[in-house]
Amino acid sequence: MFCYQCQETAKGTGCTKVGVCGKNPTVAALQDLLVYVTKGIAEVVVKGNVDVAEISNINKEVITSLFITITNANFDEAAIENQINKMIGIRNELARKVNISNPHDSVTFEVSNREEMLEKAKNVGVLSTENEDVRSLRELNIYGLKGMAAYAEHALNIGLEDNSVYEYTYKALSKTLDDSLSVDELVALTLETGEYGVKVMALLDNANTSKYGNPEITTVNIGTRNNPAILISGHDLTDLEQLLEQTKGTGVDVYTHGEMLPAHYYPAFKKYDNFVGNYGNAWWQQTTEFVTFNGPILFTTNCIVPPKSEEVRNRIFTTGASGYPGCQHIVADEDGKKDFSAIIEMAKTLPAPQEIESGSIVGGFAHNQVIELADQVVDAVKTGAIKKFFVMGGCDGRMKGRSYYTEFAEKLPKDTVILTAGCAKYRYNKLNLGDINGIPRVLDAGQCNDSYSLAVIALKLKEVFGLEDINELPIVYNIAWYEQKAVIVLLALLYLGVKNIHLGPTLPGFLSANVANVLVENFGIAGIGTADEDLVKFLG
Ligand code: SF4
Ligand code: SF3
Repeated sequence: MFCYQCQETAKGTGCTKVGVCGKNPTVAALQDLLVYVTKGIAEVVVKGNVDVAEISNINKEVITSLFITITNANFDEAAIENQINKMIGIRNELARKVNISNPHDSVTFEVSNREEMLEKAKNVGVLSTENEDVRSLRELNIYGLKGMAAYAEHALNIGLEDNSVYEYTYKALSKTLDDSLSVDELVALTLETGEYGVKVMALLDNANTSKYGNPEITTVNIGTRNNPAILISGHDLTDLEQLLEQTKGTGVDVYTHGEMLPAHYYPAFKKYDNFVGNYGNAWWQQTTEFVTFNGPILFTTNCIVPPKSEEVRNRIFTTGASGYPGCQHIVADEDGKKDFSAIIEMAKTLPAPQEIESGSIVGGFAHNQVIELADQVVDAVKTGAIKKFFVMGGCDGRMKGRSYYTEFAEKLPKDTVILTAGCAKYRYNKLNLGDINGIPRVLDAGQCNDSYSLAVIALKLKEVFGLEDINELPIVYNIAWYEQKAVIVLLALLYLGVKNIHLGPTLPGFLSANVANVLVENFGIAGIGTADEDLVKFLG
C-alpha cells in the first residue's frame, strides 16, 4: 500500500505497511481502485460531453465514492468492494450510451472478484504517476476534490446541489489522468479546485442556514444527565435532525461528539429537550471517551478510530459514507429517511454516560452572527482593544506536536481574538481565554466547512475598513490540518487571495519539494516553529 493523504502519514512521507489511521493494505488498495473507477466515469462524462444535469444519480455516487476514501471515513472492505462494483456498472452503462474513442484504461478495465481488484489496484494507486511533481499536484487536486465531495454530499442531503460543482469534479478528475498536462497547468488546476471549494462551502452554508437557521451565540453544556443516551459524531446535520426527531419523547438523550458540536448553534435544534450537550473532545480522543460514554455512538462521517474493544465496537453504528467492519450500517431509503430505532433500543438498555467534565462552552460565531456584532468588533479594532485576529481553524489530530496550538492560544496577548472552525478548536476552546468588551476571545464559527464563514467575515472586515486587499487586514492565518477537507479549505483560501498561511503541525507529505516551493513563493505558505518563536514573528 501507499497512502500519504493525511497529516499523520508514516514518517511524514507515506504509509506503506499499514495506515497510522488503522487502514489496512486491503482497504487502501480497494480505496485506490474506487478512486480509479471514479476517474473512469469522469473520463466518460468529459470526453462524451455528458450533461451532468441528466445524470443526477451518477453525480451522487461519484461524490459518495470520493467521500468514502477520506481519511477515517470508511474501513469496511466489503462496503468498498460493493461500491467499486456499483461504480463499474454505472461506468459501463454510461460508456455504452456515449461511445468515446480511445478510452483510457480506467474506462475499460474489468475485475470480477476481490482478488482481481487487489491485483488491479497495484497499478493504479498514487505511485502509478512516476514524476514526483506531477504526482504531488494530481494528489493535491484529488484530495481537494475529496473534501469538496464531502461538503457537496451534506448539501445534497439537505436538497441543494450545484451542477457546476459536479461538472468541475468530472473535469478535474479526468485531468488527473492526462499525461499531457504541464506542471504549470496542474498548478492552475489547483487554484481552480480552490475556486470550486469556495462554491461548495457557500452551497453548504446556504443549505444549512436555510434549513436550520443562522447559527447564533450559544452556551453548550459539556456535562451529562442521568438518562440513557446516544452520541452522534461526524458532520451530517440531516442525520442529527432525524435522530432528534426519532428520540423525541423516548427518554433517550442525544449528545454531540467532535465535529457535531456546532449543531447546537443552529436555532432549529434548540427545540429538542433531549439534545443535552457535547460530550468529550476531538475525534482522536474517542478511544477513551466512547468507553465512558456507555451508550451507542452514531458516526455520520469521519473521523472513526478503530475501536480497541469488542464492547465499544458493538456500540458503534455508521451511516452515509462512513463504515467500519462489524458495526451496523444504517442506510437511507429512497426518500433519504433513516431508521435509527436499533440505536435507540440499544441506548435504553445501557447506563447513562459517565460525566468526564462539567460546565459549558460558547460558540455560534458564524458569519451572520459576527456581522450582527460588526459595529462592536469594528469599534474594538479602531480603539485598539483588538489588535489582531488569528484564524486557527482546521483539524485536530493525535500528534504530540499539536500541543503547540494550546500553548500558542494560551500565550496570545489579551488584545487578540481567535477565529476558529473545525475540530482544531478543541486544543483551546476550554481554556477560558476571556473576552474583549464582551466579545469572546475564541470565536467558533462551526465545523471545518464553516471556514467559509471565516472567509466571509474577513471579506466583510475588508469592506468595512475600505481596504483593497484581504491581506491588509490584521489577520494571521495559523491553520492546523489533518485530512482532505482541510485541503479544500486551504485551496479555497488560496483562491480567495489569502497569503502567508501557516500550516501545521507539519507540511503535507504529498507536497514534493518543487510543489512546496511553488506554494512558498507564490502564496507565502509556511510551516510553524515553536509557539514562542511564532508569537514573536506574528505579532512583530
Ligand atoms: Fe496513512 Fe493517513 Fe493514508 Fe491513513 S489516511 S493510510 S494515516 S496517510
Ligand atoms: Fe476533524 Fe476528522 Fe478534520 Fe471537520 S473530524 S475537521 S479531522
